[in-house]
Amino acid sequence: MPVDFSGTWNLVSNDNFEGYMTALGIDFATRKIAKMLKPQKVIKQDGDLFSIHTTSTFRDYMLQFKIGEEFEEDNKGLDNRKCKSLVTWDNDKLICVQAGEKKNRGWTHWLEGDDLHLELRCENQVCKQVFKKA
Ligand code: ECB
Repeated sequence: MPVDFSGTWNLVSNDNFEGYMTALGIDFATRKIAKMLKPQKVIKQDGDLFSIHTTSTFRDYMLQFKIGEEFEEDNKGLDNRKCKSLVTWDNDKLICVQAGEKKNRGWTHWLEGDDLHLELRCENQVCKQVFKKA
């Protein structure tokens, strides 16, 4: 029985988001705005089906996927690069590999106590985000 990520989560820390955005080629002005944001995630988990809605005052991003099924991701409103994404379980961690132009791109979600953790990876940069239940 896998863990349940469902719920509404508020960002409380965001380590090296700047490095991650720079690796994605996000321009200076956009990075300055994006760094100030405190995004919220609404996650719905129904068996193998997930939706992760990341919202903020600046931009929103919606992702839907099925575990083990590769899909085309457009990263619209983020870096807008398309990639082939695949999400799988590694024990209680949710791992996404985003294959495309950028090397080593992907993310990992896991729960620690009452907190939701997210590691965002691109090239040699790692951003670490922590969310608390709203
Ligand atoms: C959508 C809120 C953040 C908007 C930032 C706006 C501009 C910066 C452009 C690109 C930066 C790259 C990523 C932004 C960080 C978070 C958005 C979602 C990251 C993600 O892949 O989350 C996964 C795992 O929860 C689900 O899509």
